[in-house]
Amino acid sequence: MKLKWFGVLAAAGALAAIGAVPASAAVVARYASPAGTGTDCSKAAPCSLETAVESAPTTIGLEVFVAPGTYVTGDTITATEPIHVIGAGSSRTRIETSAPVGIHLSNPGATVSDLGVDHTGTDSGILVLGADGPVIERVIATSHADGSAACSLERDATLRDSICTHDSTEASYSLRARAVAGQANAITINNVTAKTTWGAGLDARAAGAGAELTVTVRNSILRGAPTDVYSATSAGANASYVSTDFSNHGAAAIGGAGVVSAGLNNSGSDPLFLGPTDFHLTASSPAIDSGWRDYASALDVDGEPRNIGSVDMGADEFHPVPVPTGGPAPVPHVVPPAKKCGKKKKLKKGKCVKKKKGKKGKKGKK
Ligand SMILES: [Ca+2]
Ligand SMILES: [Ca+2]
Repeated sequence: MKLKWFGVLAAAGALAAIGAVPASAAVVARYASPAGTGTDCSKAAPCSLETAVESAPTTIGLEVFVAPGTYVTGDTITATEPIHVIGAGSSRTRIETSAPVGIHLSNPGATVSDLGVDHTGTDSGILVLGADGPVIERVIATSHADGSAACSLERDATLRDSICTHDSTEASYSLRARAVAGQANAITINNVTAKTTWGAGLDARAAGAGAELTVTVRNSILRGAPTDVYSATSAGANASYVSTDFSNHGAAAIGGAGVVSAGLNNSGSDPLFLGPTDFHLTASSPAIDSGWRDYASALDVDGEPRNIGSVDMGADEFHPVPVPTGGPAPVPHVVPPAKKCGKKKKLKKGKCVKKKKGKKGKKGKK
């Protein structure tokens, strides 16, 4: 379980205060900021995102904290080590990338969480390729270029509590799952919202001799045009098997020996997103409380708790009153205590006024 930003900072501070960390202690975390430079990558002297990730030592579970802000880059950020790249929130740490691939996870222990990727490059906003096992969670990935993918899973991978979306009107992909010749890839999709304006929300394909692809989709919303789910085999592939349950999608299409197995707990109703580019849920969305808890994690794409009624489908857990994920805490509404007047006065329109002396026996006369 990963510590949250401020938990880590507090823990590090506490240890430093009691002198528990000797000067020669191993590096326990690395830090990146939008204006970061150099190679120290410490909390006091953060470095660039690329340096923080790509120069990380091989330390299993090493955490790379990516401060809030906008990171503009034309270089692919590649995690070749078993590190955890942790942003400050999917709407607070934003990577604007024109590289062919925005973020590439190629180590079995690599994870990325709590950040946004806005991608104008030609291939993938975020890509798993080169090793089985990476995890992507609480990420919003948006891709724009014709033919590219927002999220591309090309080995065993887990994608959860994330939004993958593409807004091109030409062949493109919000969520692409692949297996090539000789590979058997198992991909887990939980509480994901995948939405594209062209093609299928989920596009799953196995191609090449012996290729096998299994994509297990739970608590997710898959939306495309005109197809929501596509599963296909070609060129000697064994199987492309997509199963969906407790999920929201409509039309499925298959190619070759592709299979789409849709569960009884699915819904085909319009998920009623907040807007054309905002895939949070509106109050009347049928996705609210329609997921299943066993497939859900503790937090949604906004870092908000999942336990609001039953679990929702998709990346967003709908909260009637949004839980603030940044900025100042809301001022609680305090009801002032009732005003009290003395024995000889009474409260009238918020003011204490003298009681009028009633005539004795007045009540009884009428
Ligand atoms: Ca709910
Ligand atoms: Ca939410």
